Amino acid sequence: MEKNDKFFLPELPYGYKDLEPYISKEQLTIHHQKHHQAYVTGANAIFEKLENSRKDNTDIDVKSTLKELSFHVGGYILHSLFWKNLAPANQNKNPEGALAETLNKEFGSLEKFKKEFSQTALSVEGSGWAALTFEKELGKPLIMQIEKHNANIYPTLEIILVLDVWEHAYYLDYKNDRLKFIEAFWNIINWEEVNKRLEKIK
Ligand code: MN3
Repeated sequence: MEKNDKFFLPELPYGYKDLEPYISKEQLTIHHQKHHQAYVTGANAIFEKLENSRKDNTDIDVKSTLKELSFHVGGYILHSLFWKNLAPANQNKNPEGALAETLNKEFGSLEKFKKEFSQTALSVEGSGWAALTFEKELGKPLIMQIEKHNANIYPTLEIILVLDVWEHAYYLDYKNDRLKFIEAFWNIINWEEVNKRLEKIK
């Protein structure tokens, strides 16, 4: 893979109005172009700050700089994953293959998984994310909460499905009704992409 020396805002795999009526064009545009862009810009600025301090041999507050960096890198990565696990509702199929098997085995049914994932997203304190991961040693899917963009992450587990429940993700469409946004989310999931991610790490 060709490497860049900084982050760029990835293009969405669909148009800004393609997730309507579940996510409006206005909401998706601002979320992608303003919020996701802010993490790209933030991370790149800190990379530059680190590079300069190494080059010029100047001291910086390493602890706070690295904390801020993890916030922006987390925001960049999570949004990049999030856009790809969404798809227009009319392209939506149910989970198949390894994903369907894994979810059924662990949760009993897709409905039960959705309920647990929804409760996870609903109960994130303040701003954060719900994410589905897979633990290879036990062969077990795990649901986790991510506070802000960077707290409480299982350090090595790859995310296969993620939902942004920061208010900036839904406020224009749903005001403060997070539950309504979570319910809408289930209509626009790219299960094929989620299955691909699972099969890659299994
Ligand atoms: Mn967001």
